[in-house]
Amino acid sequence: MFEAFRKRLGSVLSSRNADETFRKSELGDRVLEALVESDVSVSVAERISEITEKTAEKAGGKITQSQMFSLVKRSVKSVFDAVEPAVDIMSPQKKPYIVMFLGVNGGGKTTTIAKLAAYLKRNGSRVVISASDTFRAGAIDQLIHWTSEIGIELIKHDKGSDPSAVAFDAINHATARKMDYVLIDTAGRMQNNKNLVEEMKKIKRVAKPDLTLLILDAMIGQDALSQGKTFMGDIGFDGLVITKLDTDAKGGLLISLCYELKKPVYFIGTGQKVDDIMEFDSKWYLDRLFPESS
Ligand SMILES: Nc1nc2c(ncn2[C@@H]2O[C@H](COP(=O)(O)OP(=O)(O)OP(=O)(O)O)[C@@H](O)[C@H]2O)c(=O)[nH]1
Ligand SMILES: [Mg+2]
Repeated sequence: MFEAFRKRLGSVLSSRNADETFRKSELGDRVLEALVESDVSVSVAERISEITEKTAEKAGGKITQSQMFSLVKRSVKSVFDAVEPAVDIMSPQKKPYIVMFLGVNGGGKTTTIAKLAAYLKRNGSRVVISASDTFRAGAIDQLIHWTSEIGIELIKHDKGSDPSAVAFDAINHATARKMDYVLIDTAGRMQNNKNLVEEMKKIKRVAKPDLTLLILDAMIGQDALSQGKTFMGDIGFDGLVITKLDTDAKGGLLISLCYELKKPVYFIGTGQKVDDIMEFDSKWYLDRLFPESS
């Protein structure tokens, strides 16, 4: 994962011997170029290159290539540090802890819910999934398949029924059995589908989720940012899940998303199998992007 980011940054920043130095004026431009090529939006890349330049100035003029990598790493870290901290979803303060998932169709909601349910189960929790995507043919079948494979409960109604009523039933089911989590799947929505927006709002009102997560597909690059902004305005969410990072997605996208949306990333999807999910840790991510820097 993230090889493309490392390669791009490496090729732009290390086009000379490691012990040669960069002039300050050249530094910002090179960082900017490397980041923009790695799916970091221009405004964020500009901000990071500015911070890098300023830090370099304080360090006194010329810096080496390895110092440069460390500087960029620190600047990127400051982006993650500025985001509101994630709540610890693994030790919820309430039972059942209700998590609702949003996102456009095909982004990976249903798959992520199955992966997360399996992950929570492995950690000893009792989970029920609410099949609140009653809109798409096959959505309920997809969950029947996953939940029987993982061995967890699914609350479902017929296709076309009220998604909020399914969520309501799932929450009652979990409450009566003192279960730990309710994970609510929802229908994928095109950016401009008003009915689905109203439907999501209704589910939110009825289910009162403790946490709402937006699923964004890393393969779509910068479009993920505009999706994030649209969902923020229309429905609102508390955090992100970035899927498909195992593809040739450029990886720098996470930096833009955190910077622009000011929301933490909770999980990342790293494949199509049930185990391909990780809790997101910015330190792990930074160490991957900048493996040789302190
Ligand atoms: N490579 C890869 N594929 C993924 C990942 N997460 C999901 N997918 C695939 O993306 C496709 C769509 O996933 P779904 O979970 O059905 O997406 P959805 O958001 O529920 O879609 P709708 O129900 O249509 O709204 C499936 O083929 C998944 O296997 C991931 O992390 N990596
Ligand atoms: Mg789905």
